[in-house]
Amino acid sequence: MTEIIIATGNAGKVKEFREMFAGLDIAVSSLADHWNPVPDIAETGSTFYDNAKIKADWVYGNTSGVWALADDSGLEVDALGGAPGVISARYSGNGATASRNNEKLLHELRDVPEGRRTARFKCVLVLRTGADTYLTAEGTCEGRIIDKIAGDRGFGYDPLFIPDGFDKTFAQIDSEDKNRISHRGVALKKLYNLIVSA
Ligand code: ITT
Repeated sequence: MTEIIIATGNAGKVKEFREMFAGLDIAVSSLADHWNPVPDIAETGSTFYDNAKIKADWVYGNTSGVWALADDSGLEVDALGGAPGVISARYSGNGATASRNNEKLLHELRDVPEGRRTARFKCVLVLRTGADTYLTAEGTCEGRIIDKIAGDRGFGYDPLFIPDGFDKTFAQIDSEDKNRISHRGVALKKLYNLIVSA
């Protein structure tokens, strides 16, 4: 059975990856299953790709070459020139939490009318499978930011994001629906196709 370590300390991502890998002949684990405390891998890159590669390389380099899958993702809001983007996890500064990030986002968008609150989640996946072998895939999910949080599922900015074609936030819809249309779900499907055709 293929073994993959997901190079993330984000429990929300781990849950989604476990759901999406369910039923495949792949043993999935994450940083918390191998390291205590969970390593805080410095994301010094300026793009989703660079940061995903840094995380995949860390796991690959700190194991006996186990397949390492990293996700770097974030929210791009048009009215904010694409912010928070690569700093989505740290948007509200030191000690950032999802609720503080959401509060900051609402504050920044306080004067932006409904029709101009378009946004998208992006995800870049990097899978390192060998010394010089990497597979990469990207996914995007378009939507808009509402003006107060709604729902308690998911993680991060989910309570503020309504994907196109829905009238509920990512924090209100079933995880099955989120995984089918999300940036992460789209990227993982592409990556899976690359793995089976490699
Ligand atoms: P790891 O680096 O350990 O994977 P992280 O949360 O720091 O965890 P990122 O650097 O990729 O991961 O930051 C992604 C942030 O973007 C995440 O913390 C959320 O704030 C936001 N985000 C990404 N995908 C999301 C999703 O599906 N729903 C809500 N917010 C999401």
